[in-house]
Formats: sequence, structure tokens, C-alpha cells
Amino acid sequence: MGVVEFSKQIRRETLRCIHSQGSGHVGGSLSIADVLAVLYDKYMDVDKADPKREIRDRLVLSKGHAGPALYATLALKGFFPLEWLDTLNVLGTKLPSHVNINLTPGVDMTAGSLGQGMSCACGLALANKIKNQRGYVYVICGDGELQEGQNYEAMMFAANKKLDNMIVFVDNNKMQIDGLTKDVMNIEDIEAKFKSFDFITDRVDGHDHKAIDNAISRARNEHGAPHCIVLDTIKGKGVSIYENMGVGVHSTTVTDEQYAIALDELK
Ligand SMILES: Cc1ncc(C[n+]2csc(CCOP(=O)(O)OP(=O)(O)O)c2C)c(N)n1
Ligand SMILES: [Mg+2]
Repeated sequence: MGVVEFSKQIRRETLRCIHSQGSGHVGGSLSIADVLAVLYDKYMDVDKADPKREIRDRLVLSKGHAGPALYATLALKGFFPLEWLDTLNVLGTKLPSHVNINLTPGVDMTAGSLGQGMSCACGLALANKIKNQRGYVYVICGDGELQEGQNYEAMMFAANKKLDNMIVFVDNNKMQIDGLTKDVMNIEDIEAKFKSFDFITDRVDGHDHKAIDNAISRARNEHGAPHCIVLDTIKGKGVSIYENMGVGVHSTTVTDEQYAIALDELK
């Protein structure tokens, strides 16, 4: 299966997962489907038979509310049965709405309280450095999430420790929970901000698989500093009703009817 089909499957299974609950974080889950597709199709050095293997790549989904997209990806990669996707957030589930390292095979960090993931990733990346151990730490942050001050402490730390084994993606879908990011508190120029903290930066179309792939490949070949790849994305990407919903797509319904329309568009 190619990465295009994989990304469509991720979107279909993400919506299956949210549909099981009737509503959830649709927009910010769909906007990261393409970076997840590229990462898990080509880059993530992980083992579904041994998800906690010490030497591996790790993904910190700092915008932990996009759990359904990661669950869909992990299920498709065989970390757990696809049927689990029908249990989002029910009592006793292994798939809570926000990601939890203690519950879900393949989830490498708990998240949900925004702003903390990059700090956790710094610790993981530094540990690999200290142990002289291979393994990349990938982080996915939201654009609104970058309003949290803790990110900038993490950036300073990452650059100071030369964590070139850490690649931070910013899912720049330009919306947060209740408004456009530029209206709530503008965080542009994102690339310039990371650069000023001594990151090696890049900015690409976050739905262009080849562009994402090239950016990751470039980052892995440049050493001495941490990396940031700004992904310009669309909240709700892949399904017209969600792409055109506006900021309400942050948390919205997946009714039977919406699900049927989406599956049809994602054929
Ligand atoms: C510390 C903290 N404050 C508030 C929230 C509530 N919250 C959940 S998602 C969200 C919006 C985040 O926007 P962004 O980072 O742009 O995410 P995306 O657009 O990808 O959904 C907010 C404010 C939270 N989870 N954590
Ligand atoms: Mg956003």
C-alpha cells in the first residue's frame, strides 16, 4: 500500500473512531493524517510486537486531543485490533480521547494538557544522547498550543543540549479551540521563532507527502541542532464538510450521515 492510500485509511479509521462516540476532535485529527502517514509508512523505527522496546523511535503527540488519528495509524500498523477503534473514550477503554502511554500500545507519551509535549520529548531525546543510543523523537504540536510559554523553555533546552535527534512538527492549521490563531494570539512567524532559538527549520505543505518526506529526510541529515518542520495544514482536511466548517470543526459530530459522506469522499 502506498502512502496516499495509507493516509486515506488513516482518515477513514479516525472518523470511524470518533463516529463510535458520535463526536470528538475531528478537525485537528484530520489535519495530522498526512504527517502520520509519512512517519509510520517510512520513518518510525518501532516494533508492534514489542512496542516498549528501549531502542526505538518515539512519537510525542503533544496535541494529545488528536488521539483518534494516532489510534487509527497504530491500529492500521497492527499495534492493536482495528475493533478497538470503536471504543473511544468508553469506560475501561484503552483508547481515551487524549493519548495515554499507560493504556495504548504504541503511544509513547501521555498528553492532553497542551504545552508539555516538547519538554517530555527533550527528556527522551537527551536520554538517547546520554546513552549514546539511536532513536529519533518526533513531536507534533498544535499552532494554538505554541501560545503556551513552556514550549519556549523546551526550545531553549533542546538547542542548548544540541538535541539533533528531535524533530518537532507544528500542525499549523491556523485554528484553535474557539477562533483563528491569528485572532486569539498570533504565533507567526513560527519558523522565525524556532530559528531564533537555534533550531534548524523548514516549512512545507503539511498535506504533500513528498514535501513532508523530503523535509524529514533533510532534517535527519543535518546535525548539531534540533529541528522544526512547520506543516501548513487545513483543519478537517480530506472531507469537504469538515474542511468548510470553520472553527467549529475543532470538536464536532460524526453522525451516521456525515460518516457515510466522509467515507464516500475518502474512497
Ligand atoms: C493547557 C491546556 N489548555 C487548554 C486546553 C483545551 N484545549 C484543547 S484543544 C485546544 C485548542 C488547541 O489548538 P491547537 O493547538 O491549534 O490544536 P488543533 O488546532 O490542532 O486542534 C484547547 C485550548 C488543553 N487541552 N490544555
Ligand atoms: Mg490549530
